[in-house]
Amino acid sequence: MGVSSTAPRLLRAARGEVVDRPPVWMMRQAGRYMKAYRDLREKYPSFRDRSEIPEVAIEVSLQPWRAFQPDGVILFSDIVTPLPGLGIDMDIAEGKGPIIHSPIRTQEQVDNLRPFDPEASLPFIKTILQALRLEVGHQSTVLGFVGAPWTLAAYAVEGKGSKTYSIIKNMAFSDPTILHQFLAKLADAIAVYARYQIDCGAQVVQMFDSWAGQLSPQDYDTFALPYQQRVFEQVKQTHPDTPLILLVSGSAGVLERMAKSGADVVTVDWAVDMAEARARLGKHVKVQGNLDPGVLFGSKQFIRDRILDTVRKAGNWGHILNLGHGVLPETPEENVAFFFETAKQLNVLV
Ligand code: 1CP
Repeated sequence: MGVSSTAPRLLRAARGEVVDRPPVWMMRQAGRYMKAYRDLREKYPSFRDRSEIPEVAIEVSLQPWRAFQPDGVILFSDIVTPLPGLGIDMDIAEGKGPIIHSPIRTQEQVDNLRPFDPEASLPFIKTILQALRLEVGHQSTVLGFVGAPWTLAAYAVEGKGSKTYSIIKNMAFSDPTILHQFLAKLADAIAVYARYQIDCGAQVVQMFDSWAGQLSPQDYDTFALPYQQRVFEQVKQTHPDTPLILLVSGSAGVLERMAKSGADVVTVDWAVDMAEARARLGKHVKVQGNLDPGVLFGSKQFIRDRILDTVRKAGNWGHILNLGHGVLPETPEENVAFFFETAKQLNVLV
């Protein structure tokens, strides 16, 4: 019996094997649209508690698994979770997102970053990932995730989410020496972290370069792509068989460049027609996506039609069915349930 015959569907599809139907999961499938999550948030109001107390993080990760049995179960955490391990203190504010108390802007701060030791600084990760693997067995694939260097640098330099990215772009577009050193250090730490997640049980790792879509293509080539490559190359050196997925928000203009990152799977958002994305990327690049998360506010007929349309356009190889970005907080749980039920009947429907 081959190694992969017992492997779960998402893992097999991400490796390029032919599967009976496209695997399906959602980004942010654990979170605010679920009543069970909102109830638990009242008991544990701090995001860091919810994601760093192993029993709570395990429970949140499993809430969508119990409700919908998706083909992928993602670790409940955040892209900024490893920053304190580098000496960058942070909090995640309700309704706002990450806050970095002392933003990184000087050479001295970059020089003083701590060497990253995930086992010591993130002891909860191993407990959570091992528990998730044990719980889902061969029924689903456990995904780990990391933030990409540009996106983590954007938070660390700006100090919080930004609309304009004026501070990091000031650094990038005046004297980028310090920023390049910071991006390189982040890339090496992120590679260590991704490898660690795999060693702890993650079967696929997705890297979020959420804010790289804010760069023009030529600046993407300078500040995002080389550091995505640096992470993926290092992970592939030690873990060549673990599929790696890349997501960039607002990626329509850089889709071909994303394929040069070394990722096995490129996430496509709904600004691009899936058939056109396939044509632009070529036959050998696997894709994930790409329904508008807003489709889940539509009628059941509409949701069903869009699933069928996406799956037909993606073809029957190398496709992970997903939204083009995370599920929105006000989404009716009933429609999420319908999305998963419909997607799982696809071998019958298509
Ligand atoms: O308590 C809450 O519900 C706060 C909302 C929330 C959630 C549910 C935050 C704060 N983080 C998370 C979990 C989270 N973050 C996951 C969980 C796993 C899943 O089910 O998918 C993941 C994968 C992330 C990754 C993440 N965090 C990204 C990349 C994905 C993306 O949206 O592009 C980004 C940009 C963040 C930063 C962040 N954390 C939280 C918020 C609200 C934000 C965005 C803030 C901003 O716009 O700057």
